[in-house]
Amino acid sequence: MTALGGAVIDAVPPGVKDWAVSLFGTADKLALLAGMALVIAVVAAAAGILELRRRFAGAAVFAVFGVVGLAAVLTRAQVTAAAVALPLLAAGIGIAVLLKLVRRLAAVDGAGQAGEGPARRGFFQVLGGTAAGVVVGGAVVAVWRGGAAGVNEVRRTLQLPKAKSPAPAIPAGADLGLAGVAPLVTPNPDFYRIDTALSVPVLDSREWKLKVTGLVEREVELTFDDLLAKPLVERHVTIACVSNEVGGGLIGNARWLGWPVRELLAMAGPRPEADMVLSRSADGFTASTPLEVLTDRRDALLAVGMNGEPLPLEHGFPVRMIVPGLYGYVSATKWLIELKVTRFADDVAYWTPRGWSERGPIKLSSRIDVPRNGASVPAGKVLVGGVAWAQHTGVGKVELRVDRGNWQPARLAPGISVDTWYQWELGVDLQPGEHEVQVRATDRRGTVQVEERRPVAPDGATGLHTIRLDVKT
Ligand SMILES: Nc1nc2c(c(=O)[nH]1)N[C@H]1C(S)=C(S)[C@@H](COP(=O)(O)O)O[C@H]1N2
Ligand SMILES: [Mo]
Repeated sequence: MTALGGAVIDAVPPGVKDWAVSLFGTADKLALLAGMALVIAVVAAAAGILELRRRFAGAAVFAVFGVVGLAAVLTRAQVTAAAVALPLLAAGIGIAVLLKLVRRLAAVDGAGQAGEGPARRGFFQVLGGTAAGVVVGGAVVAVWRGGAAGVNEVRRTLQLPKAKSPAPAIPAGADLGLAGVAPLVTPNPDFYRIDTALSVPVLDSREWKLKVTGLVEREVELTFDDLLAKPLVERHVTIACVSNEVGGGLIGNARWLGWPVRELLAMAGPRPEADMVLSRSADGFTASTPLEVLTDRRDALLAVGMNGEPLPLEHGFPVRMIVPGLYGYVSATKWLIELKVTRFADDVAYWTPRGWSERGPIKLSSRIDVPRNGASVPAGKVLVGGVAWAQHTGVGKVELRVDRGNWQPARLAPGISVDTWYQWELGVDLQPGEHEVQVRATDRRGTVQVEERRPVAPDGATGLHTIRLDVKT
């Protein structure tokens, strides 16, 4: 079912996926699985009715399901024997149960007696037995999938080395501590999660390997221990999703521990004609990152740590990429296993043929966190606060305007670095009534946030975050 869901995720037109993400947010995966369960239940019921009318017609439906499931498994990047066997086994059991149930039901009909006939009892016995079997089978699969339990233990007991180059101290006053404004550093459990993986890939760090391939002087292979033995650096970096709507929450800031990607690439020696690195995940996802971004002085990292602990499984354990200034879909590959040095002309990443730009620098933007859109506030001075970001350039200025009036400069807190978001606040005087408040940021080069509203596809939304307030007397 996970494989089928994964195939559905890869196959649906981009518009549908955007719609699903916008509708269900980060619960999109749960919604997909629930939707699939519903469809399967309806089809199974239909198969039962079919089988009653015509022998083996319902069984054929189950067989088709098995084949579809198998086909879905074969499209996945990680094909295991168990994954292949499961849909066939499920279809086989489904057919056996169906035939048995229909036979019992026919016996009930044949007996022509309503009530407590033995035939009817038999029907419900088979039904109950099947339900029990499904529960037990589910438990067995859960335990067997408990590879995750072992890896969780490996992760829990992992001692990450200290950074040779620690994260620069957070400047005093960088966190304004304004209630309702996103904390300057996002705690791991609150960090947004976006990926195409229906079940989180479980990689054992003891078996993990990273290969550098493609247009290089020499291919390099790195184990997790090799990586931990390198001089690691720790940096705060804000990452964002290209699907983040203006004012949205698909952005977070964490302290990442890792080894600069440029050091690894230097070991491999990219050929002069290369201009892109295609990073690949264990689950087949790929991202295309300009080579220059990975070799310039910015801290593009092979990250192993997030806010002082090993990467959580859902954020890419054991190793992911973190690249300041680029949207996640073109840079932040989780469950990383390969870096292929190549050319934009020769290779395409996962999202490129699905309607997203092959390159994705994060757009300069800003967000109002308090008050919330639609809030009621008392008249007078209203404290407005939020975050702003201009990765790799730094925020120079944040301004607010009320009801399309003059732009008023907000108080901008010091940032941790140009690669992180900044907090800001401003008290604005508001008279009773309905008011609109807008925010805009300007980066340190003087570039002003784009006011024109544009959708997230193909390369990130633009527009001003706008809230409406109901100001009471
Ligand atoms: N393996 C894998 N890595 C991935 C993705 C994915 O689908 N699969 N999605 C990317 C996208 S679109 C984003 S925005 C970031 C999100 O990282 P996070 O879930 O840790 O916040 O991961 C990136 N890395
Ligand atoms: Mo993303």
